[in-house]
Amino acid sequence: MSTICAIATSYGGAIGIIRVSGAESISITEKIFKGNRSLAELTGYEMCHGYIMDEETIVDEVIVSKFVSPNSYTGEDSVEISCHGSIYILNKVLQLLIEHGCRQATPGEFTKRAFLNGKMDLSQAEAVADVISAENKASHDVALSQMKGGISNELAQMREQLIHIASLLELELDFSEEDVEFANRAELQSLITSLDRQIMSLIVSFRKGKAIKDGVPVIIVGKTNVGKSTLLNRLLDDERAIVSDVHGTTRDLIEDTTTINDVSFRFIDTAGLRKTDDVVENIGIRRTYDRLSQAMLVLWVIDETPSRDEIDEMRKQCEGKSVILVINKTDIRQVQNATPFPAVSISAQYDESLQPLENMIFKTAIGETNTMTDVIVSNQRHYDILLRAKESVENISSGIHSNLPSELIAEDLKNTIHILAEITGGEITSTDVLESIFSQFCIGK
Ligand SMILES: Nc1nc2c(ncn2[C@@H]2O[C@H](COP(=O)(O)OP(=O)(O)OP(=O)(O)O)[C@@H](O)[C@H]2O)c(=O)[nH]1
Ligand SMILES: [Mg+2]
Repeated sequence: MSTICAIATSYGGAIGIIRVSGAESISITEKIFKGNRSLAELTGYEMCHGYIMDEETIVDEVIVSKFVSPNSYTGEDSVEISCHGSIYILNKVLQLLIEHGCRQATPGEFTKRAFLNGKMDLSQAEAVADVISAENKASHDVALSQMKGGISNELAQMREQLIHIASLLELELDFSEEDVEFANRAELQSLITSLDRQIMSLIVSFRKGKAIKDGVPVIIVGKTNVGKSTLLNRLLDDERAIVSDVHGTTRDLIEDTTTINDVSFRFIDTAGLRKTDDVVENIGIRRTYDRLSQAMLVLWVIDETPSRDEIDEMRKQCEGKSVILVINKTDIRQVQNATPFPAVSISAQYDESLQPLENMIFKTAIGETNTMTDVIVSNQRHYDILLRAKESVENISSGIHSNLPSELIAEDLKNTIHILAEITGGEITSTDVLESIFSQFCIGK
């Protein structure tokens, strides 16, 4: 593996850091560094003050930190050069490192090496990127829990259960001539059912995980003049959209982001729905419907009881989405909820606080706040793998039900183990199964 280098900080700060990793990282850095000690003399986790030199010319005054394999982020010998944050200096140091034998790192290559060197598993490596891009506390919490092994631990547990079941079945196979049935099929079934439940709860958590990671798109729709733009402005706490009593004031999509309980929500105000001959307004209404299809949550704002047809139309448009009926203008009239959707009554213009609506929005999109500590899947790759794992577990289950021979069930079990291992990037060999047999069972029993 070649020695790689990259600028680790963004431009514009007072200090910039250049990272070097690989077997030659210390010797290459030594060639461009002049300090009161040589880098070779330093122990791991030691720093040294000095200068980066371009032959006889000083490039910058720096601090070099040394990390010795395996005690570094990548697991390799590594160096971090802290210099002043100018673009010129950072690029110059990088260029010098490359001239002396380093290669510019590709995106994520330090973390990839950390994974290859066993410093972390694949799901943890993926979480590193999420931690870096987290914009609020909720997404940071989810990413951090994954980086610390939240999902990996849960998967390790499941894997252990599966290996245990597989080992029971393998024993049955080994002794098949003696007609021994080690594996109690009822016990197998109950183990599989609990596994299925665990996988399902991870699958279900993805909706929440995705919402926390990417933010929740919430579209505000309804007839003209019902107070959609007033509501948008209140939710954003900003006079973002024009409000007037003229029907058809909003013609284009207006959107912005705000946070509720540390989760990002993107609110989208739309052109009011009505029959009109106005060409521009009709384009706006088409955009409302286009955008509706991408939203996760729909706020349907009304100020009078909707007709049967309107309710049916909204149900059709919002199939598979969560809808909250927002009954507005309660300061001038009361409207009963005659729709199948959960409703909240407000006065967007006069209510001092819209807390009840915000709570409902949060609960509908994310669930109860106190469930934040559960393991939450926020990665699409993990989600896709879990769907496959669930299918595979269902195969095992129906195999047991229909009394399939052990070897066929064992195949499905191995398949599930392999599928789940894709999340953490681990490799399962049948040695795992064998080891498990001998460590847990007394053969004479
Ligand atoms: N009394 C009362 N009036 C409200 C309330 N909310 C909004 N309004 C008024 O209703 C009128 C329409 O408000 P908008 O927010 O522009 O309505 P809209 O749904 O965005 O309308 P379009 O953009 O035309 O689709 C304005 O005169 C608002 O001041 C409310 O809670 N109570
Ligand atoms: Mg409007």
